[in-house]
Amino acid sequence: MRDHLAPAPAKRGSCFDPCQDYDGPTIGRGGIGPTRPPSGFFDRGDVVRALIFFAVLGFASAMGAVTITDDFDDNSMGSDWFLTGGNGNGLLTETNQRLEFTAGVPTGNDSQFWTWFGLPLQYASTDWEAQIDVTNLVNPSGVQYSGFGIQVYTNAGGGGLQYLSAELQHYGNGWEGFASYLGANTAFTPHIGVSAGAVRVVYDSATSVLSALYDIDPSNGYSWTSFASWGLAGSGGANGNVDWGMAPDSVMFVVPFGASTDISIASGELYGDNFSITVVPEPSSALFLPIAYILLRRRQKSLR
Ligand SMILES: [Ca+2]
Ligand SMILES: [Ca+2]
Ligand SMILES: [Ca+2]
Repeated sequence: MRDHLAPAPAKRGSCFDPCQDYDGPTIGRGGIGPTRPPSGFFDRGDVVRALIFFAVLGFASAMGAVTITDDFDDNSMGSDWFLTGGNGNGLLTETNQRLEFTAGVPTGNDSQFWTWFGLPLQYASTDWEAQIDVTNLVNPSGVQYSGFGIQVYTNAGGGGLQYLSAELQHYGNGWEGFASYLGANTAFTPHIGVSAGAVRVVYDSATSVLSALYDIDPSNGYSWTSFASWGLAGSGGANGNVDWGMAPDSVMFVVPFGASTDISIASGELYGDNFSITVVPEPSSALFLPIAYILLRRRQKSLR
């Protein structure tokens, strides 16, 4: 029943075009590129030292983790966000200084998704982790459901849209807890009986494993309990794996979302707040090119 939670493929055909373009920019190169300098340029030692200095500086900055937060307090989604799509009558809006999900006239599949678009999350080289506080005050019954959390998706593997999710759910049978999905694989915490908490997803590019964690009380600080891990390259993961078939420079996207089934959701019943994402890019090999080029030139000169 969970396939309804996939972010809808972009209605506006341009969605995944910018996503493709987004593979291009790189982090932290600081304008230092592999451009071949004019002949004789390196005869001047001070310029060489300056270039090495700035190359190393660029390397250091590329190694650093970048944390970006959004408290949704200005009631307007900024330029880091992209309205990705949704289903039914679901609406996810930044209002009342949080990210609220509502569904006025319920359908069997109401959802909406915003993609965070701040930095490229490269599959093979970028470690990252993202989290959001979640509140779910909905009391579903019968077949009804409500959930709020984070999805991670890509369309880079040639197999269409692929995604996983981590969310705080309430089900009509009374179950309340955290759940994570990867394709047909599911992982649930026991029934915890909470209407608030936080979810976190952590991606390790070395193993291509993505973990899902929760905290049942953000108000006393975050302490995380892992409840699922998924392998995205056909191996690893405690709860299952698939092969998303991604290329090394393919990117993933982080997507806060709200969703519900067959139940009207009013303002203040289902929302997220305090989104945060930390990105740890590995230095692109291009960063090493100026250094390697300089050292090669020096070695060539010393051999003459
Ligand atoms: Ca807020
Ligand atoms: Ca905002
Ligand atoms: Ca806590």
